[in-house]
Amino acid sequence: MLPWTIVALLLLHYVALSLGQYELCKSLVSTDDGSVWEHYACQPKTASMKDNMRIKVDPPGITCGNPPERFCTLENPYMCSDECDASNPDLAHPPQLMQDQERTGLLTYWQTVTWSRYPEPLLANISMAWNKSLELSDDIQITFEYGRPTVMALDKSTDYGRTWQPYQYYADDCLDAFNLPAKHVRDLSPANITRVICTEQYSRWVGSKSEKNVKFEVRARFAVFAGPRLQNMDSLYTRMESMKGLRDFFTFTNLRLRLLRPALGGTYVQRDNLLKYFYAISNIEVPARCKCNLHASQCLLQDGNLQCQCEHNTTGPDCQRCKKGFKAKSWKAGSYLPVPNGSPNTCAIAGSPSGSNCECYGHSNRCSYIDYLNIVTCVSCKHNTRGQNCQHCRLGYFRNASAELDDESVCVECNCNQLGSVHDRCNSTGFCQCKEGATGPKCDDCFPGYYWKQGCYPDMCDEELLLCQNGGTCYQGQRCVCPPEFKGVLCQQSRCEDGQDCNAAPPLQTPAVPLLICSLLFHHLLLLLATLTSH
Ligand SMILES: *[C@@H]1O[C@H](CO)[C@@H](O)[C@H](O)[C@H]1NC(C)=O
Ligand SMILES: *[C@@H]1O[C@H](CO)[C@@H](O)[C@H](O)[C@H]1NC(C)=O
Ligand SMILES: *[C@@H]1O[C@H](CO)[C@@H](O)[C@H](O)[C@H]1NC(C)=O
Ligand SMILES: *[C@@H]1O[C@H](CO)[C@@H](O)[C@H](O)[C@H]1NC(C)=O
Ligand SMILES: *[C@@H]1O[C@H](CO)[C@@H](O)[C@H](O)[C@H]1NC(C)=O
Ligand SMILES: *[C@@H]1O[C@H](CO)[C@@H](O)[C@H](O)[C@H]1NC(C)=O
Ligand SMILES: [Ca+2]
Repeated sequence: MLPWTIVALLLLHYVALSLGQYELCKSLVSTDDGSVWEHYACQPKTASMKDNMRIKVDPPGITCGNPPERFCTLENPYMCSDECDASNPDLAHPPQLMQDQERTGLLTYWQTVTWSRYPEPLLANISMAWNKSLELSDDIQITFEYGRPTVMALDKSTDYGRTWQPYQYYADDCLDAFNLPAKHVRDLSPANITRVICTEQYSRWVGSKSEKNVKFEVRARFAVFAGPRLQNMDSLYTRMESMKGLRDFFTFTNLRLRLLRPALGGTYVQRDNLLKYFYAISNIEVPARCKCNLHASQCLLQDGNLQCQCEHNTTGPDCQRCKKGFKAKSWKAGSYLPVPNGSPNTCAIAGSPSGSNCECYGHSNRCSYIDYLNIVTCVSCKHNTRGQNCQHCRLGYFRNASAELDDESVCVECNCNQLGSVHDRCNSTGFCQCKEGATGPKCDDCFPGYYWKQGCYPDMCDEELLLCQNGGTCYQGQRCVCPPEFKGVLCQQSRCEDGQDCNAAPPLQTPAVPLLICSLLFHHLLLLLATLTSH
């Protein structure tokens, strides 16, 4: 192949990835009525997100050089003359060297302490945070100096680090390390492209200089839909819209590398020279774009955080809401379809023609004209709202006074206790209407003098008025525990009065059946009393 064809191919490749589609949010077009704005789905350009990532390494003290330490390399295990010293800028290897630009041409890298505490595992976490939802647009690439780890995991978070999911596992032996079969991304079919796999491709020893990179393959996954040279991006964008979970798979706010076992040089751990085992990373490349829900073509750093420059009258860090006063319809992400310009799904001004002058506070997309009433009303109000303008809360919900009417969570469930309250509705401050004896905002407490047993029932006995007699004791306000020779709700009745032979029948020898009948009777009495007093 002639050199220029290679150049042309490379260019084509570059063009396909970077150019063209969805770059403009709007353009001025001329019509018979003069110039008007046309709006399109749009997304920001891909950027190297390593510049604004906040990087943190764990555990504390994992970075080498404090105290200064000597180390060797796997290729040169008996020349242990290299030194890491945190107090000397020339010999220090702090975490920020994973994201610097290396403009001087000098290789700079973060390095850990050596594995001197073997067999205790040498573990390190690298957490990367952006405080912004991003979408991967090309391979994540981590460059290791002195060999790639033999066991490692990549995790991601989509909620700013609150919860984490595995993204990909890496090991020289996947079954052994993670109990997973080894896979290649090329083994994946369109149906299982979002599967979390373990790969052995980046963990086997090949010499520390010949292959330094560990990748999370994004390009190869795109290629499943867009073709090997990503020549058919339309097909990828169409899938992004139609395939559940596909876009989310490439979305993240945080990444975490868990380094679980360092490079071993293709052999077992040699205990006599542990100074050659450590991790060193010179670069982490994260090519991605801001997730702006196809409502922005720019994403700028503001007050240290990336922020979509929202169009289409949307707002929020990810353009995930309609602006105030533009909530005639509920918010929708822009769509890649129909290609090539997509649909902007703009937020409509309240009272604009598209809303037919019917404000639904963002709880409904549809209005309908009711002929015989001559009104326009919102249809199928969501978020537990109801009413002509979705301005009321459904029964069983109450309005959160501190939330705006167009807030998705403006209606809060009453949550009345079914047993303690009269019905499931509540007043405007969330108080339920309680049955007798019950109290509390949700009617799940009892007033003093009542006890809870699937509802509130008046106490059978207490310390003041309803005293258990003849030495009986009051059990949780519910019943008197009587001495053997007495019975009755308040132990007021002697067993002898029934003409029994009191002396001859101590309670322990009382046959079981009369006792059972007795307790059943007692139970009925209780119930009777309860129903009598609760009306
Ligand atoms: C790395 O993060 C994981 C998950 O939070 C945690 O379980 C583990 O202890 C961390 N390891 C280190 C060395 O901090
Ligand atoms: C994260 O971004 C939000 C705005 O999107 C900002 O309010 C918040 O202060 C940021 N947090 C940090 C730690 O920078
Ligand atoms: C994905 O699906 C293909 C074909 O359906 C199958 O051969 C492959 O093993 C699957 N990969 C995984 C990781 O499940
Ligand atoms: C957003 O609202 C402004 C002000 O009403 C309007 O000029 C602009 O055209 C709107 N943009 C879109 C995309 O609807
Ligand atoms: C009411 O709305 C405010 C503001 O959105 C929120 O902070 C609060 O938690 C909500 N209260 C309830 C009970 O949901
Ligand atoms: C709701 O009910 C509670 C308890 O009965 C009462 O204190 C409160 O004032 C009521 N709120 C309104 C707005 O009526
Ligand atoms: Ca570097």
